[in-house]
Amino acid sequence: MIDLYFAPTANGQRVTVAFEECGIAYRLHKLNLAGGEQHRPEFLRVNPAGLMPAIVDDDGPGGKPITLTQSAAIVIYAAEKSGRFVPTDPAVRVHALQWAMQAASDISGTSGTIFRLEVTAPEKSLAITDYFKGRLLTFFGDVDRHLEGRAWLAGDALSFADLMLYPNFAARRALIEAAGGFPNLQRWAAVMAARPGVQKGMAAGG
Ligand SMILES: N[C@@H](CCC(=O)N[C@@H](CS)C(=O)NCC(=O)O)C(=O)O
Repeated sequence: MIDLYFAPTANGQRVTVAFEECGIAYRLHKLNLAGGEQHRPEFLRVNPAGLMPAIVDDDGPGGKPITLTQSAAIVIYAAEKSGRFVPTDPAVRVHALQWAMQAASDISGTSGTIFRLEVTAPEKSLAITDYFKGRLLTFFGDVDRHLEGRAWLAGDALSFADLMLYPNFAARRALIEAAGGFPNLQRWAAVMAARPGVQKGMAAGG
């Protein structure tokens, strides 16, 4: 059984979406981030960085327990453990990695920066926040162009890259819709949103 330390942010939902889609059983330990539960000693023993998501799998590689952090690493771990959503063609697999890393770095990093500028930064600046919103829309625009004539981010089937990106799209749906356009991204997101595993993962902990 996997213990998952979780809060309902895009990074956390990536993992619940991946676990649900991969059919992996897990025990959810919900952390109240606003209440500072990520700084409690019992969680710091799991991830000294005090960041969720984090997992402890008592049946890791070689049957040994493993602790893992970073949502991207956990999603890929889930895909490899279940043998699902990992492209077999090496060229498709590296392209899945490419788009997974775009979600994990460019999109997640910028989206997280917007959250900090709007919520936790000591000073607010509309101009700086708008700058990062424009940057985030540029990254989503790159995905939109890539999805023209394609159903999935890599190859002709759903891969771990799609599981990575969807919660970021959902978190910034209002910004994307207000900007208008993004027809290919919106089509892809509608297909993702209709999947029972994605729905269950997005609702986890609610
Ligand atoms: N790159 C990491 C980011 C993890 C992260 O920043 N988690 C945030 C919530 S989305 C967190 O735990 N924040 C608690 C804090 O900053 O105290 C990942 O993808 O897992």
